[in-house]
Amino acid sequence: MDLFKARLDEKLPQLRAERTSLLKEHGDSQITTVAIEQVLGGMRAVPALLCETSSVSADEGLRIRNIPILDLTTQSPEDIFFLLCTGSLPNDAERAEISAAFAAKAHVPDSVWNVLNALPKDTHPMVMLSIGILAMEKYSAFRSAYEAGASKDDLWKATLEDCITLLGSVTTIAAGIYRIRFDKGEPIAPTAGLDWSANFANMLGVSNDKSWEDLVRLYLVLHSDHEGGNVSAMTSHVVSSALSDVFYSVSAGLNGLAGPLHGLANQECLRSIMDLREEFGGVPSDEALREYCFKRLAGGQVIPGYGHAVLRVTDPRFTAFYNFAESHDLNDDNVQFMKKLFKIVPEVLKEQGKAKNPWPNVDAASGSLLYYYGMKEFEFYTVMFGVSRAMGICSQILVHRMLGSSIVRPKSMTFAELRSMIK
Ligand code: CMX
Repeated sequence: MDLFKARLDEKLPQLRAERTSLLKEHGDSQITTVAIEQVLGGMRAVPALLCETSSVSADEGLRIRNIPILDLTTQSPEDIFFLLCTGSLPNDAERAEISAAFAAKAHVPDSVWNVLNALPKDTHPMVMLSIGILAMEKYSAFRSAYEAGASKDDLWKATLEDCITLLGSVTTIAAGIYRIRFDKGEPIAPTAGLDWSANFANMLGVSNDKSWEDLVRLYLVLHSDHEGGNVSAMTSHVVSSALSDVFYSVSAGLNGLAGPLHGLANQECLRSIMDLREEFGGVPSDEALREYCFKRLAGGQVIPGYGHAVLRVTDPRFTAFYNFAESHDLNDDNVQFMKKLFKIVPEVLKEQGKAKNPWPNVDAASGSLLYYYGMKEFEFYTVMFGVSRAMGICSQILVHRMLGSSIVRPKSMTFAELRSMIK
């Protein structure tokens, strides 16, 4: 990883200087006030975290290193990881190096398979992913470097090594989980010469269609990062700030991704599409679908795949999947449902008037596309999300280690303390 390290080394002085100068010149500048509703409302919009890798605006959505995600849909995930970490897309030599580095770590030790195979048959695939990643912790270069007394300034180098080990092996682990958990036969070994997403697509063993590989590549690009304040990224950041290595940190973040208000929404989306198919015996009329949505809301259930804590427009990642379905002429019942929900749900949510954002997020489309190619086990969908999100989490952790960021320790308040602070 000489080229990758050299590129990061080159960025390091400027990155650290930015932190030092902000602290020195503006350390006590007030940038915001916090309202009681933000304390009680999940710290919504409190600007309290640094994240250099990507940003999400209400009116546009995700930018990775200031490039709109819709301009990155033809890049490879390896390109995206390099971009997230360094701020620039790789040149050919750098691209070849990172691909080779991932491939060199694609073999997963027997100890990890033994743990995964020993789990009860009905274990959720996200539990398996989290455990699989934790079982790789014994190979952490960071932990060894720390125990050997490495300087804080140099810990990012071992962090980078761990990121490569984790990302190189996570596709093999995830594909193996799919095959073990859903009785698809023995895990398929990685193939030399295939890039990261082609290998992942192949190890899943879902389809031989070339466009399946294209979908997996797009999937890995689109879910990679979504700034630092979402549940998975923030959780990983908090854990990593205690100098826990990336295996502990990514595993922790993915446990948050497994929640239905976050990454599990893609599983829930497809589940509700399947329920709808059963209830209506096919694609229902607009009116019947409207009624169904209102019934769901009246029953206190959310409509998965719609709404967002930050976005106030259609998620560009949804648009990218929608465009993929159009350009590849994917047109089964689920895809038609996905399109029909897009037509109906925003109007329903607007009429109900509760959700601040009635538009679809990434999870509204992804499951229908995976299902189209034959991945019908929707409990696995959040694992696909998790493999991709591991890139963003790793890059965020790496940047924080380069900066030498502090341990996270906000102040919690009792109701009495909050009341006493109200002027
Ligand atoms: N269906 C029904 N009600 C919804 C809704 C939806 N899709 N989205 C928001 N609402 C409701 C909220 O539950 C909330 O109701 P209460 O006031 O009764 O608590 C109200 O509208 C206001 O919520 P909000 O400020 O618009 O949204 P939040 O920031 O609180 O929550 C999110 C954001 C994503 C959790 C929420 O929109 C939701 O539950 N969506 C469905 C689940 C989903 O798709 N999650 C995936 C998000 C993508 C990701 O993982 O990043």
